Amino acid sequence: MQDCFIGLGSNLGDKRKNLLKALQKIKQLKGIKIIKTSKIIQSMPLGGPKQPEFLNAVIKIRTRLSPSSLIRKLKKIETELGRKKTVRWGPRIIDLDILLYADRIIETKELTVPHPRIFERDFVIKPLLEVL
Ligand code: PH2
Ligand code: MG
Ligand code: MG
Repeated sequence: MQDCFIGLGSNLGDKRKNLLKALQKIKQLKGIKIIKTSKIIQSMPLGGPKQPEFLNAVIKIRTRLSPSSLIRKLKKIETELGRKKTVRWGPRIIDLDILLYADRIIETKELTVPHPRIFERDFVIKPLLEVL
């Protein structure tokens, strides 16, 4: 079992509901236990086109899934919640990112861990510190 931190973000539709739905779906995944959930914070959009404010949160999970299996399951949840492909850093119903996965350093086509922009982002750092 490995400890892992996942960032959640939403800035379209009922943002709070989107985050809570994603949490429910993560909870239902086999091989994942949610250990801690941060408060949901509001944040100004960073980068991308002009877009609505975000709600962000971070969870700590314990998992026996590999990083690639985990990210595929998270992507599936994004799709199930109705996420469509748009521009990079554009508005989204739900975004689920692996921030940290144990002490692993991963650079593949599908996944970079630690998430490369953690330390530029208050909306990641603040909730992350809450659940560390
Ligand atoms: N996600 C982005 C780009 N910009 N800004 C905020 N405030 N919150 C986010 O989650 C966010 C962002 C790309 O993933
Ligand atoms: Mg993201
Ligand atoms: Mg993402």
